[in-house]
Amino acid sequence: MRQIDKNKALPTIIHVDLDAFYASVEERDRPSLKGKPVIVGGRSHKGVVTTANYEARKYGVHSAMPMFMARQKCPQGIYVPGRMERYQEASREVFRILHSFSDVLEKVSIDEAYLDITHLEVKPHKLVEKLKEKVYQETGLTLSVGISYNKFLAKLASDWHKPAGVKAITPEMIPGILVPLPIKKVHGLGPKSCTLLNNLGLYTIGDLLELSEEFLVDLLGKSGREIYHRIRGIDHRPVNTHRERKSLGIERTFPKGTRNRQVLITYLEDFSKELSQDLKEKKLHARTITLKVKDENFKVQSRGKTLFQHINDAEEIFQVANRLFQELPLEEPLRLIGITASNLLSEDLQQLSFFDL
Ligand code: TTP
Ligand code: MG
Repeated sequence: MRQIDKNKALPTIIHVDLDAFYASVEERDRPSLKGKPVIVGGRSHKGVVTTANYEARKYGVHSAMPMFMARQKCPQGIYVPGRMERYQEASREVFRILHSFSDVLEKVSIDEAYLDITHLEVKPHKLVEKLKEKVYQETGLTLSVGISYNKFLAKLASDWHKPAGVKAITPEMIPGILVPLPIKKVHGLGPKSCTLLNNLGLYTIGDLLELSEEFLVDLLGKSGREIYHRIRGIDHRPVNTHRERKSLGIERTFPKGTRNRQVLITYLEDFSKELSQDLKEKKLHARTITLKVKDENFKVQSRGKTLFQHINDAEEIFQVANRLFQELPLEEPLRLIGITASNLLSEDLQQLSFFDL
């Protein structure tokens, strides 16, 4: 185990998470929604809430709640279907701004990132204020930020004063600040592990601090070791700028099934362009292209093709996707079509292997 070197300055890591992301994009695009409870989610009776804004959360509405339950809790809420492309676009804008602050950036999800700002000669709080202001001015969205010396604590801190809050956790605050927290706050402890621990009478991080490393490993397997260190404020995971992506994909569900090949081909053309742009932005090339369709009876079919070389050009992606599509018998109208690029290779690695030869 690496020890903290007292003479060496600790890193400065920030964790950024947009507030009620999809709902905030809806509010931004339709100012008449401001101040009202907004719930984004599936339209059908069986659908679930994707996210709710903070106004709606006051009524007890939250992500993953069945839609009918949300309607019971908040009948006056404004219910809107999701617009994934719009959220992806907003996310891209935000990430462009984040990148301009530090290129040591790890994208965790559509609305969440870690930035290592150790190398920048600026006070973290100053930088964070500027960053929040710029994101708000340019996108109309607010975010919450955690500042600390490792990823675990930065993520914990970004959740502290949501929405639009900033919280810093410094080494002097450890372990006091952690002791009273419920165990679900420990990144890496999922609902299953929390139930297991609760059943043993363990509810707070303070309770976990009483346990030996061996005991936690026995109980939770390999991750027990990480948890043992995390609850002591120790986490050496670096901000990983080259987070390995396994695949990139785009798909769309239609309100009504269609067998119109021309319409479907137009989708494939659009997807190929989007996918190509996404791959190029991430400096990736793909060797496998997979076409996925779902028909009106919910039957899913997917066909893939692995090429001899890596590609990221829109026309090349479309050629492969279209060939796969032409081979597909269209027995039933389709409700969904999508393409995925996998077997990815980053340009940096391509260069590396070139020099390695
Ligand atoms: P989160 O960051 O978890 O949630 P949020 O941004 O809506 O709210 P918070 O202020 O608490 O951060 O997720 C980001 C987006 O991801 C969210 O707006 C919608 C989507 N999402 C789902 O599609 N399903 C889910 O179960 C969750 C939790 C989020
Ligand atoms: Mg969020």
